[in-house]
Amino acid sequence: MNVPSLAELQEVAGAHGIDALGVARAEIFASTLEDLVERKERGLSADMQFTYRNPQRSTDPTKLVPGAQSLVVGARSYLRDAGDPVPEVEGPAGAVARYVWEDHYQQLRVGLEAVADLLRGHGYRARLVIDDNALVDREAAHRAGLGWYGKNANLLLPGKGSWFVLGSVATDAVLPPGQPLSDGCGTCERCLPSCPTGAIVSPGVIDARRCLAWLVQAKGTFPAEHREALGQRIYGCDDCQEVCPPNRVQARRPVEISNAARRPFVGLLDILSATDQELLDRYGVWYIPGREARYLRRNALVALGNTGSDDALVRRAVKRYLGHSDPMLRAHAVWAAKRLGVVLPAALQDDPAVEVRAEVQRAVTPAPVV
Ligand code: B12
Ligand code: SF4
Ligand code: SF4
Repeated sequence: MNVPSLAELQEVAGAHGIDALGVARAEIFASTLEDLVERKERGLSADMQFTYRNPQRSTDPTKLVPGAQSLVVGARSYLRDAGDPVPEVEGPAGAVARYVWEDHYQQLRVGLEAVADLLRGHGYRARLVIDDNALVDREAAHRAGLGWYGKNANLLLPGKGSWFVLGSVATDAVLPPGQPLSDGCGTCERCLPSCPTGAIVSPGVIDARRCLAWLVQAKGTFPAEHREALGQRIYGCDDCQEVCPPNRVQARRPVEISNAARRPFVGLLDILSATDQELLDRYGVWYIPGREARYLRRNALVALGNTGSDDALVRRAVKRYLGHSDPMLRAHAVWAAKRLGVVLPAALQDDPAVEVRAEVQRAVTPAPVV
């Protein structure tokens, strides 16, 4: 069987909107296996599953395809303009992280599928893994020589920055591997103090228990000590990338899809009034724990509490949630009400749920009125 050249693979990838493509040997990611195990032991992985569920598997590309020899790793830029005009929402807006303004994973999937098809056309096996529990994507990209690990843990492409999603094609074709790049951050440390919760505990190491990007996806109560830091975010967090100097040089791509389909902001009031089905239809591509729409509402209540708004519609929405049947949402509504100076009904002192009563007792800093 003849092997397609890297240039041929790159050409196909480029034609499908993939910005960089490289090759790593399909061999065990030994240092990443150690990192996963060690971070799990230190509690830094919180209760995340993903690649932490089975570190042996997620660091062994040979398990992806029988006889796997190579990983063809692709990076697709997701840096886009917010749009002109920025899509409007009614009432206070919740901020959405850039990587989910559009479904970039799907677009990367289409590109890597074309790469996989080329390999299959030459008689090789090829399997895609993108943001999958079965492979640690950044390490694959690092080994393929696509970029370096920033102190904010993101993989940065030279001259282009970190606004990229990553994915791989595992194949039994033997392809020439790239060389891992050395550090490109130099003396810069801007991302370390930029994190609103201090989640970058040392260069390149994230404590998920404090990372807002994880907390918006985690089950249960949103930790009280990080609610103010959430600000008006509803999904994801970009702070440690926004401050990163190499991220300023990458030219923004022109908008490729209509304003209606792009989502830099969402209406917080809208999230609180929509049905479960509507929320899953609209935001189903996000990681929502257990596909339970209540977690979007939980995040919206915290974000609403942080708006400092004295708008009548905002106060009405919070009051409605003070009487919600779900104790978790009642508790977050109590917090939001206190932040916004909405008077709590006396009956909440005797609420049947202990978490609601605890929230009634909690001291909360009022949000500055805007
Ligand atoms: C779990 C997960 C998360 C978790 C934990 C993040 C984390 N840092 O591990 C949470 C939910 C917090 C998260 C957040 C985000 N994520 Co995420 N996430 C993943 C997932 C599913 C697994 C990551 C993983 O296995 N981490 C394991 C640990 C060990 O890896 P690491 O933190 O990268 O650690 C490396 C460095 O520490 C480095 N290292 C070791 N020693 C040292 C020393 C120094 C000095 C340095 C600099 C580095 C260094 O080696 C380690 C690996 O061995 C991947 C998808 C996948 N299947 O791989 C996406 C992925 C990593 N996420 C991605 C994105 C886009 C994000 C967000 C930007 C989204 C957002 N805007 O909210 C944030 C960024 C947060 C951050 N600063 O890292 C992209 C990253 C793309 C890129 N260019 O790097 C990925 C690859 C998804 C994808 N397929 O594109 N994510
Ligand atoms: S994503 Fe946000 S919370 Fe997480 S490490 Fe970066 S700045 Fe901190
Ligand atoms: S802000 Fe500076 S230290 Fe942090 S990832 Fe970017 S270049 Fe590296």
